[in-house]
Amino acid sequence: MKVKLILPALTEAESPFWRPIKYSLFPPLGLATLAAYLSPDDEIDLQDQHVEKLNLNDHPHLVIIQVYITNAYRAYKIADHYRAKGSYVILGGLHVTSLPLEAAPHADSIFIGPGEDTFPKFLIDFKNGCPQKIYRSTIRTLERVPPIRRDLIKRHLYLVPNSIVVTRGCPHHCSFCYKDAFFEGGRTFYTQEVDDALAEIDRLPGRHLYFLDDHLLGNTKFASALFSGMKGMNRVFQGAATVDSILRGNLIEQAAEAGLRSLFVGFETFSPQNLKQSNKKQNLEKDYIKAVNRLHNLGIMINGSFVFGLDDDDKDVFKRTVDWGVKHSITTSTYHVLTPYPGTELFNSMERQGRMLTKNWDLYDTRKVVYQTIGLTAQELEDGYWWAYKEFYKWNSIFKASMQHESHLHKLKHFFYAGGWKKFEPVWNFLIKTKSLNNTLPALETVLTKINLGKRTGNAIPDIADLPIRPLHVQASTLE
Ligand code: B12
Ligand code: SF4
Repeated sequence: MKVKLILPALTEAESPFWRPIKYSLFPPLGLATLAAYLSPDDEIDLQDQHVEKLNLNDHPHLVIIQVYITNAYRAYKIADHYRAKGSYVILGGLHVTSLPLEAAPHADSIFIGPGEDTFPKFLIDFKNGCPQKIYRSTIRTLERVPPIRRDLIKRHLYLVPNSIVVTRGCPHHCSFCYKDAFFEGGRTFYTQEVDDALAEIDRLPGRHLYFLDDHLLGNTKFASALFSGMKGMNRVFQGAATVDSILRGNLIEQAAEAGLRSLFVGFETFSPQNLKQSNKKQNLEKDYIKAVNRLHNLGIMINGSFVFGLDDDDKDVFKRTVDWGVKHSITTSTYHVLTPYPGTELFNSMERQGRMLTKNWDLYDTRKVVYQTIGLTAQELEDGYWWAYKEFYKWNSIFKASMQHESHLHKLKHFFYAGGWKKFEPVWNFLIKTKSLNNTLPALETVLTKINLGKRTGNAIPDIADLPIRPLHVQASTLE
């Protein structure tokens, strides 16, 4: 059987003139995960429109399309195109799960929730000639999942080909997060078997890994066993976790010992009122500065995530947030305009209040205001968002933030890492166009090497062999 798997892109990710690096970071892991259930005899073509031109002239028997909110319209068009040609088209992913009725007219079958239980079932039905219209995931486990078909991934087209997920979901319930809607009807947080996760890591070439898990430290027992197994594997890795998990116990030390060098942290807001509105209880009354210092003392760089536009925000929120980030040496910041995604509690509550202004999903890219704001106007919010990015990534701010570190090596790493990400877009564009992005991976690994801190006092002993001597450095942990 001829099978085509497609990850459709955002329009801007397809521009012939400018290819933002963020779309060439990670390969389509979800689709490669699904491909593992296909037969070795199937003829499989996996295409990611973020990094390649789609071939739409083929005639596959089965077309599998992953739908995110910002690629939804494009995904539907591609689906319609293949259905008109007689292919059997199936749609799944986050957006289909949120809005199945919207997706259904464009598909022969739609999938709600994760695919590990439903997709194999569909394949059996399809072979037997009796596929259902809707498949709803209820069994949530990662036990005995077949190895991801990484052979289908065109590694050279990505900066971070070694992306990996070893857990699904998260133990928390923030009202703006996709998580509860996507995992509804079953467990909302579960992990792989530790040995399976270690085996998957072992299969990945090179040193660098990027864990795309929502909360890598979310299950202490699992994470502790994982990090213990990773010790001695000589890996450097990046991931994401919450403020409270950094402050609790000694898991973060174990992570650092296993090779954690940079962490995406959801600070989101400094306002307790905003935290309550977001149901982000785990951040309430937590000492953000203590968490930051703990990471710095371990030589872990920080990508801080911040949301603008929650109801308690005023016009000063942008300056406050940027100043805090610079003062506390946050390496990179990812700012978002608050975006209520359909299916989330935030969206439902905004709907009830009559505050949703548009349902044009193309605008839901966390840069545009799609709801009625309180406390500041939509224009102020969008302007403030762009101002914050510009201000935080000014050379002056990068320099100031870098210089706060006590160790010289940490200062250098911070400076090149933050600068490399936002200041070398033309270089990234060139590397993407010449398909040589993957050649820069050694540079990323260099900048993620360990900072040998003498004592927790911050007395650094820089290891000369570890110095980031190559010119190109990148922040891959930001998604914005
Ligand atoms: C990597 C990533 C990206 C990457 C690339 C995406 C890629 N290559 O897949 C980049 C950097 C481009 C990116 C950008 C953005 N992202 Co993003 N991203 C992620 C992240 C961290 C991981 C995705 C992943 O690989 N998951 C692991 C795999 C195994 O799971 P999966 O992809 O969901 O696939 C499973 C199921 O969904 C299902 N499935 C999927 N498709 C199909 C199809 C069929 C037919 C079937 C049967 C099953 C099925 O089966 C798979 C196995 O269970 C997620 C968070 C998350 N935890 O998912 C956010 C996330 C998807 N991103 C999000 C957002 C908002 C964005 C942006 C719009 C803005 C922003 N500020 O980040 C941009 C624009 C994206 C775009 N092009 O449209 C939101 C999506 C919200 C929504 N409702 O769609 C998420 C959930 C983050 C969040 N917490 O809000 N992102
Ligand atoms: S902590 Fe992060 S992943 Fe977990 S529910 Fe909140 S926003 Fe979602």
